[in-house]
Amino acid sequence: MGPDEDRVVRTRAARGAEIRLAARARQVLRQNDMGVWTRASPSLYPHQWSWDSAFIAIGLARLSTRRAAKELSALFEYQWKTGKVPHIVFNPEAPPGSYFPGPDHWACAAASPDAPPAPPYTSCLCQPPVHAIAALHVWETAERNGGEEADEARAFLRKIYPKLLSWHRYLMTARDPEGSGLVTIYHPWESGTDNSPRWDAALKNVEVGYLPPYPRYDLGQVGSPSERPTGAEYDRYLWLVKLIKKAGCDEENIHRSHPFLVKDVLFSAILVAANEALLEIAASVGVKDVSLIIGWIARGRRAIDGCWDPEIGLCLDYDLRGGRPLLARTVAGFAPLIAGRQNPERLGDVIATLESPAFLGHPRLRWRVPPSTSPLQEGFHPRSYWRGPTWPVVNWLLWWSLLRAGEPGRARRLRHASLLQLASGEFGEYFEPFTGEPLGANGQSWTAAVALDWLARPPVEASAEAA
Ligand code: 2M8
Repeated sequence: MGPDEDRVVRTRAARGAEIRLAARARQVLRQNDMGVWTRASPSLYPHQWSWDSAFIAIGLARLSTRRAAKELSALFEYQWKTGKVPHIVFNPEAPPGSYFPGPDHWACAAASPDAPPAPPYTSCLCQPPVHAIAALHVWETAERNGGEEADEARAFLRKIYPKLLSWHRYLMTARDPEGSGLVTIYHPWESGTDNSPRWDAALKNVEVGYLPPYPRYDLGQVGSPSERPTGAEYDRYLWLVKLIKKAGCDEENIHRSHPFLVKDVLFSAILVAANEALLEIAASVGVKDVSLIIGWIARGRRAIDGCWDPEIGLCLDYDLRGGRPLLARTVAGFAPLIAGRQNPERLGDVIATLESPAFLGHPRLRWRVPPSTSPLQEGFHPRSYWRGPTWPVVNWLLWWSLLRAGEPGRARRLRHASLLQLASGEFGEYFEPFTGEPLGANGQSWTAAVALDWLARPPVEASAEAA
């Protein structure tokens, strides 16, 4: 066989593998499909999670833009009066004893005058605002497909725009009363990177009082308890929930008394990118005055820049209670890349850290995808949840940010390595960075969703990336 024929055979084989992987990803999303929303995973997470749903909508848009729009609309049905989008909408049909803390534990949130009518119950926390990015994806995909699909998506965009605006306004005001451009979180669960070493120092100052015994259903659903947060971490999580409930889920009360108040750089950077998406949505639905959103973007971007630590070449979160930055080398530090449109020098610094031995250049990595926590960071653990494993969904966010930053070559390499990691077709929640072993829940929806989006990229974009 000549070199050309050989290349054709290899390309065909690779294409065949991609088709099989896409089929498996579709199967995972189908299995978790609850009609108009999607379970985060079949048994560990049988409810609707906020930022999971946004990523899921990005993947679903590749299958049906109508179904993807429903995913977001279903979540926003439970938006609070304040504009907050709850971090979990509980599935009334989830088997009892499947997830803790479940709807009973959060039922009191329904007593808040700002909560939507229950059931279904919602938590009173929130998660990073990927939703506008997802809504824009749905629209762009539908617009490309044209016809009735585009008309329906335009109607969806018109309906969701004011809801997204109110969600972002909530984050820019109630969650940033100082007008700093950075979002304050009340709980590590709000960051989405629950047990990351980012929170170790701030959590140390939380004194846990009496907690009645509680179940850890999660531990029975993973290969080993080491893959989930520890007992001490969970005690702190539940103690913080107890305090938030005691404060009546009221923002001002929480700001006055809560022991965990942190400015989260990753959350804030996602909000900048989401505000950029909102600006595009506003243009598509014919909104004229967008000065508010433009102001939010500028404020957010300036603030992210101010969190830069030149020593470690990453952005740092800030502990409002402790009055100090939280020193930790984690993927959250790539906030300037995610916020986008940084000056070339800052972009160069971020990429240098990304490619350094602290992340992609670490010699022991199985695939060149970033560990959630740098192996050089104290508290790194290759199997423990957000303390080291790689998360495909984070890789997607970084890949998308690299594309937006005009780094198609790096983006292409990251996508390639991410797909190799998923090649076995096991859509794990996260992966051991040195062995590539899938960990946590199996059949995780957002992992399947980002794989579908990667696999469905049209050839034009793929060749632009290769340029
Ligand atoms: C994880 O968080 C939940 C609590 O919200 C948990 O551990 O029980 C995180 O990975 C979070 O980012 C994710 O949204 C959620 C569902 O996939 O699981």
